[in-house]
Amino acid sequence: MAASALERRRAEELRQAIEYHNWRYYVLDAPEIPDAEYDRLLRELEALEARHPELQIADSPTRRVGAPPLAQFAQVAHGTPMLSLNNAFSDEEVAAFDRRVREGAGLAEIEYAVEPKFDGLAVGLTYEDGRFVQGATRGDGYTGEDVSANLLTVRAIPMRLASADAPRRLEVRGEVLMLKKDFEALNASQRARGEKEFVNPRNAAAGSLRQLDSRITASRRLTFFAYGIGAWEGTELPATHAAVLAKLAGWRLPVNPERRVVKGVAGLLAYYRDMGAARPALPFDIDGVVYKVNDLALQARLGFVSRAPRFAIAHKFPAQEEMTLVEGIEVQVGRTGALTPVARLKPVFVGGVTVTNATLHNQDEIDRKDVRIGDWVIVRRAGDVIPEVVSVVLSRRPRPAPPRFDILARHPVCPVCGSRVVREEGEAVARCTGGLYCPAQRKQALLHFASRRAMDIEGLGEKLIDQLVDLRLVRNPSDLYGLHQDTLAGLERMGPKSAANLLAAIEASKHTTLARFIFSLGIRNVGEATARDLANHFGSLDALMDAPIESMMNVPDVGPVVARSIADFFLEGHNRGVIAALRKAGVRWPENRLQAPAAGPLAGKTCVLTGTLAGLSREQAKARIEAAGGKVAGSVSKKTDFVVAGADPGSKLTKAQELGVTILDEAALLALLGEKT
Ligand code: 9MJ
Repeated sequence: MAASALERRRAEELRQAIEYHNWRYYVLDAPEIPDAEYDRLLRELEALEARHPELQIADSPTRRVGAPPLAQFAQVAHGTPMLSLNNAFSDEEVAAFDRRVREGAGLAEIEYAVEPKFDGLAVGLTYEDGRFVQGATRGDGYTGEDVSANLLTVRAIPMRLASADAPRRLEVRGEVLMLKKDFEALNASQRARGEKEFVNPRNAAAGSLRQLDSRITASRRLTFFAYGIGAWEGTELPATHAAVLAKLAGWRLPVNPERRVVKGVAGLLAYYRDMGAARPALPFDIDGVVYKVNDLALQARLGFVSRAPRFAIAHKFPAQEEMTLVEGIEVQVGRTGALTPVARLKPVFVGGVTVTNATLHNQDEIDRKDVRIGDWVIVRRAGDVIPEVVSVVLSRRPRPAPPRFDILARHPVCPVCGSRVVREEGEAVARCTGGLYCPAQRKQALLHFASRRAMDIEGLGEKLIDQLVDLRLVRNPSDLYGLHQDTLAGLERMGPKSAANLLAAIEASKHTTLARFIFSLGIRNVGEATARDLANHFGSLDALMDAPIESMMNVPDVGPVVARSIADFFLEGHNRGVIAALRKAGVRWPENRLQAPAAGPLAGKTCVLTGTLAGLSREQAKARIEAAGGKVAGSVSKKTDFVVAGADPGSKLTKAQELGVTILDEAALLALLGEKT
């Protein structure tokens, strides 16, 4: 049955509302309605269209979910060629560009529209009478591919322009890209599904847009920024590039807010520096900035040289990715004995610095990227992050191929101390078993002990620790407190003054807090926050050192693995010896003596909770038990007094039954707590 006038009107209302909310959400990043409300609008329109297929018009937002796959993309000839820009890499090249423009224009100073250079995929979007009719890739600049179905899935691209004053025919040029966060999420999901990861957001955007099956494109989050026009017919063209962009923005096309209008070379270079500084924090990748003569009449007069405009130039940032050779793979030994593979690279200038090393993290990473000595690799350094190997350029792998790199096979023993190296099941890292016998681990342990958030010994850095350990002046942290002025003054880069300063810093470190002291011990899996929680919970070092594993698990975020690490650490006689020596040397902290065991109906009792209680959250139940003098433990053992079981209890209930532990339901717990139900 044909749709009634009312239904036709409602369908149109819904289309307009949905497109409006797409704009608020995907372009302005300022949604007006909750997602659930948006979904309701879309579902209502889908239902109407299902009942009345004649309402399924070409520019309905229900089409944004993708269409059945194409056999191939149709070719599209560009009415105006989609040319590329010439590049400038230095301030001098920018000054030369400006000089050419001034001479061509016969003007003393030029006004420029400046914008980020998006690192995505150039496309042209054609609108007729304000409706999206076609979208094409740049291709070779003259002929591209019709990717209309794919572009429709990009919610930031409007299906209709939001005004009646749009040109009869308009071709919008711009860049399709993937935001950094969407790229990270896509790769995480590719990884989880065992599929190939994308190298960077641009490749991910290109791979997503050039899908014959637009339903795949729809499943990827792409966005778009307009930066120009290829056609504008039927109404008068504005006088400047900035005014064109303002018009596009007014029709709800996404135009990047970082655009500006500036004057002269000084204005261009100031913008370049500002965007360079803003770059790491931008939500998308840019590889430079673009300068365009703002006056469109002047643009037309300046015209083109070969394949690029004379009126515009791209000023590129130093590349963040470069290709280089892996000359070797070495392993470094960290504080916990972890063997970290590091690629030694043929020096390469990337991200503004010369890079010679890149971390390979662990064996799993080496395997995943299949990095081998002799490979050419893409190295990336973005912002201040540590350089990393992005991928191997397989086409340049030497023949015959070098062998896979296997840390354990290469280093069955620690390269520093010769102890055995093991990789425990389920662990990503191989470790030296030498512990503090290993100078590398000892140095790292000392460095950690002295670090600002641990004992805070100012001036005790890597170079000094290297000397102290290599000369056997220091073997463990307590030796630091026995160092003499003359010994220190005789070391490289030290003199009487720095030796005295260091001794003062060592002396000052003796007054510390329990939390800092616990952290400084470098117990595996015990970071700053856990150290603080342990200090608060146990109140004294002796209480912690003698605590049974179950009671450690009463501390927030301490599970069986962390508790085991702590217990193992204090079981080691050597560690107890160092702690005793530190105390003897005068290291001290205020201790909160543990309060006398709490009184109350559950005094001294240990309870374990399992399942869901009807009237209490887990936190509330824990608080009530503790208020009654009891403790709540994470797992059931012979020492457990009660297991409190709610609905859908887990294996803890079975364990309690096996061990014969008393089991309470919620009512019994409340009765024990002295509360009536
Ligand atoms: C990019 N990639 O961001 C142009 N571009 O203008 C900007 N590219 C361009 N403009 C004319 N912002 C040809 C290419």
